Amino acid sequence: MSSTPPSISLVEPKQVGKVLHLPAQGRAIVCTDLHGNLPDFTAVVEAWRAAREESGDAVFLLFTGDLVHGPVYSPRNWPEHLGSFYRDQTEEVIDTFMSLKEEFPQRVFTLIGNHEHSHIGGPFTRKFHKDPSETEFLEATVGPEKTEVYKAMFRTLPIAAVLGRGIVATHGAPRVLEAGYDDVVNVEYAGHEDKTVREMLAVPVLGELFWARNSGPLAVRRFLQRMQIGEQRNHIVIYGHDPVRKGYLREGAEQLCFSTSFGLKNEKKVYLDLDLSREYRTVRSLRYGADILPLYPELAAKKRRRPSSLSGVADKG
Ligand SMILES: [Mn+2]
Repeated sequence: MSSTPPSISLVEPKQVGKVLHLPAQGRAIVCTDLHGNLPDFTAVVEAWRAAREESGDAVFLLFTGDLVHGPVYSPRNWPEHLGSFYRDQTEEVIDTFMSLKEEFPQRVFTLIGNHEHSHIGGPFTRKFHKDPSETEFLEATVGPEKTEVYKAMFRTLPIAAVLGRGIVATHGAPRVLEAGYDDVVNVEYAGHEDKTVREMLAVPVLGELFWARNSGPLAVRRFLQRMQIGEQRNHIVIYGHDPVRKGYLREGAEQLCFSTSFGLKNEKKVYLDLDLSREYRTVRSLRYGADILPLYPELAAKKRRRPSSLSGVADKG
């Protein structure tokens, strides 16, 4: 668990095994679970392009995983808890992501989520399709050749990112008992196909980073310490995985769970716009309207202008 700090370039991002490092310079647009939502994916990319217009080349785009797999309901049967209606366009999302990544290999990144992992060594996921699973459904939809292209890409993905001055990004809340930096760097994705989700939870690193809604402050602080390389202390962790109805939720001083797309009404969807040269010492220094931004500002503003009694009613259910 002891690790020799790798020398990290201050300017360019660097991936060390399964850990991505983004420099303490520039900006990062960070988004969570898309689950095949192409309009939201496009809105995120537009936000990133607008940030590039404003700040130049040192603007990074980071997804925290689960770009793939979406619901299959018609608008009529769409369940309320899934937020605003959309059509699963996983194939288009992945293809667009891959061409953007090809164009901007050192600016555009995604972590692996449990849904991507289901294609390269994790248990098949059955959130949207029971039998066959959505893992099999997507592979059948895109065919064997494209499946291999997707799998090869998924295998290259990092599972955690350390960015700016003390920010760690993961897919789910980190409930990491013992693993340190080297264990995360060297984690293998293959070999867990036959496990149940319950059994997965006991797998070091993979089970500890993919599935949790929140984690204890002590466990998080210790994990952040073990993920420290060099002089910069880690202060906060940001993640998605589980939808937060209001868009974001601070958990203690260290954790921010936020939702860019899946499971939310359009007016509640948010992404992060982080100043990588700034040291965010607690998640309270991430403010709505500054660092936490609505994905659809016009819709969010409309909602906020309503009288409080009305919006209170609208929020219930
Ligand atoms: Mn997930």
